[in-house]
Amino acid sequence: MADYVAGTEVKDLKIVNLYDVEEEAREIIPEAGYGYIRSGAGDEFTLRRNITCFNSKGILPRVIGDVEHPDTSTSFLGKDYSAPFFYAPIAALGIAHEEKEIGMAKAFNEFGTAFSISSYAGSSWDEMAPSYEGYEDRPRYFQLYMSKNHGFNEAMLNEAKDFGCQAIILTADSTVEGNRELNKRNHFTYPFGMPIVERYLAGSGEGMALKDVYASSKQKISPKDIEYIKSICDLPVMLKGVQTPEDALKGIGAGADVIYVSNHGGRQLDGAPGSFETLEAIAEAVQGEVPIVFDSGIRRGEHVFKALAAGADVVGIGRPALYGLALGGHKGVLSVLNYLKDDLTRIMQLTGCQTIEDIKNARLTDLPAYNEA
Ligand code: PYR
Repeated sequence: MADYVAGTEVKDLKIVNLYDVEEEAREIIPEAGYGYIRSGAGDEFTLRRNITCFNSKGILPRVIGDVEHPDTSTSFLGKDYSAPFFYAPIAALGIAHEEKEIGMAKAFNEFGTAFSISSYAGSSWDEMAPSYEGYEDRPRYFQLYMSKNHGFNEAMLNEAKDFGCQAIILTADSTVEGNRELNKRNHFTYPFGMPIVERYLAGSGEGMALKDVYASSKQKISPKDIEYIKSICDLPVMLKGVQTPEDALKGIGAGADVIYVSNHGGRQLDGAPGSFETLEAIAEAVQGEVPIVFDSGIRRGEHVFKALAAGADVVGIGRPALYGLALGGHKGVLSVLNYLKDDLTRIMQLTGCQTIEDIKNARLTDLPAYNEA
């Protein structure tokens, strides 16, 4: 849509906190686009609770741990990460900034972690390729929204593998659009096409509502889909959207290589608990059999700390990175990532954690009076 103009500036951001970044991005992104990114389903109970529920646990600091200059580096799926965050896949990044997926991938590569490419990306594989020049070894993941047609699925999986994707993220929580009232009110439709899934949409994606995009995608996901993906491309599968120990174990039974705990940023099932509230029980059930990835609600170093201490290996950053993109292109994303890294470093020092492994071994305490929406 030629008349859709979002962010164009490329600059570093001065960040006090990520809530401010969200408010500043509201000024840059067109109203319906901003509403699409920010909003959640229904009453937005789950959206809010994703953040507030981090207050259900307290961090128990160890203050005589002899720690200075904590090290945030870690590794995930055999690749080095400068900090335990990667990009949680989001559709159509051009809604926020003209650098779209190209800028976001570039920022995560420069930061030294990993970008996730959505099936609903607004960029083609060819357009994204230059983001990896000089970063050939950086991991990248492909978030698959399956087609009802296996021929298309096979083609997308092979393209992802050829592009160098190291894992496939199977999003299982979005077989239909959550009740996103703001999108209805704003008559939100995607302002640009979706080159990767164009082959199976009833159009290019441009001018389509999310409900119609989902309707063109596969609308029931079962353990057989995990087996299918592995049979086609032989890449690790991350099962995304897991909120119960039962689904985690069922997924692992079907061959999932990573359990991705998420409630889709509160955008799908309203009334679900905050994502962090589901993490500990899932980690206890998984017992280290496969790595755990977590997203939905991370806005502070404390949140990263709590997610790792509760069982996650790395966390996904979604909306905050997209707001950073809106305000400053790839440089804005880097500012967001560096803010989070610095915040985590401070929390590590204050808690006596020298390494990410120390965080994973740290203890959280229940805060029983917790009752925030
Ligand atoms: C979303 O809007 O939540 C998608 O994942 C497409």
